[in-house]
Amino acid sequence: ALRRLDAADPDFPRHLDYLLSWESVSDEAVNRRVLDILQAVRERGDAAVVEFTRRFDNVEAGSMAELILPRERLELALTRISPEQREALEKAAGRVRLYHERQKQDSWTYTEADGTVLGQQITPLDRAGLYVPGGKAAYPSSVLMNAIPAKVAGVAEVVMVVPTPRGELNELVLAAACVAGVDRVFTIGGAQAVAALAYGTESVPQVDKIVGPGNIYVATAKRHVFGQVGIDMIAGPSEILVVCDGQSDPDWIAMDLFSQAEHDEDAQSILVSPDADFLERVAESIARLLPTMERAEIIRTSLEGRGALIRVTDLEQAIAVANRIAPEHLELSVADPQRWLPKIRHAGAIFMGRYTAEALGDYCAGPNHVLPTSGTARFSSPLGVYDFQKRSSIIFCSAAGASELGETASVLARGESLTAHARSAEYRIKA
Ligand code: HSO
Ligand code: ZN
Repeated sequence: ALRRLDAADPDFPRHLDYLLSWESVSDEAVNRRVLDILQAVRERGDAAVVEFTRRFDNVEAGSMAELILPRERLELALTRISPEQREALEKAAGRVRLYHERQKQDSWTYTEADGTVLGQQITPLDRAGLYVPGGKAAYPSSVLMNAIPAKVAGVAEVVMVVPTPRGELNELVLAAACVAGVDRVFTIGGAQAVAALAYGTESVPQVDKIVGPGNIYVATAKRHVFGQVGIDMIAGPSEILVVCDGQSDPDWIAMDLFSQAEHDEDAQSILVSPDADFLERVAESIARLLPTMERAEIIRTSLEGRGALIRVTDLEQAIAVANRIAPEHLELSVADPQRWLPKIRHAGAIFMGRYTAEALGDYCAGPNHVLPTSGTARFSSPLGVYDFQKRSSIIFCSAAGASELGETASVLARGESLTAHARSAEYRIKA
């Protein structure tokens, strides 16, 4: 049965903490195996990647050359999917591109009275690596969401890796890669693919940052290569929090909860409402609709394990609960979402009003679907163009500026007993 909580219950904060607790298992055995794989790829390059690919993915390749898909293969994939799918991919990609264009950071400078110029120069990463999982979590939409911001940022080369267990290619994933402008694809996966991207091999180019979701081996490998390369956040299970005033169609809300629950057994779907009758009507919808779902068992496990219906006294309190949870996705299924928006402090993405299903944002509204999970929306943001750009500081001192700043620098440098610093500054002080 679905868990019911009441915010008026004195034990509510404790129940909520328990509900939200989730820790990625950090497994010592996995850790050791990953370290071995990283080391092997670092030392033996392509040969090691080919061996691991044979062992873990059952793909017999004579050499790395057989694990490379040229751009033409991606174009072929685009002709193999249905025209309807192609049109949907292209429409989604166009909207995601348009949205992300707005995120580009621009360089800036300002000039002081004595001619000193200060500023910030924005440059893209040279090369990004995109990890795409194989199997049941191979989402073409995630290819778009990861590759498009990189391309919009101006990343010259986006390299994708995707495991193909038993050699089976996912045409929709390849078509998405084509539409998103991915430059090269290697059909490798797991920790060995992360290692290849991080260290480079004879065939796989070394990248500057690795993004994209993966299983525990991939996540562990990403943690280890961080520092050598940049990585994106390590995502936890999907979450949705729906705040509803009780006036929405309960079937719609039930299905919105299902939409995240179907991602995996650990996903979290929570509904908060001040209307106790409405919560029960949604519970009825859930019971009626669940057996009709293709992924009924995953949804049931997720809802029973980590889901909840939370009764609050009013929408004000609902928003307080939302801020406490800092959900990945927040649906404001209420009459006047604009009124509540300024009160939302922590959420990865906010879906405004009764018509805005989270699923629309997952695929094609435009914003990114790679979002902070497990409460990390308190301090982090959606994946975006800014994750593929970096900033360099610009300093130009005029002679007058150098003289004046030299006085200040000299005092501070002598305070740190760094004489070379002090004299370097002092040389430039006008007599
Ligand atoms: N909701 C997922 C993204 C996704 N949904 C991909 C469908 N496909 C991120 O939490
Ligand atoms: Zn989703």
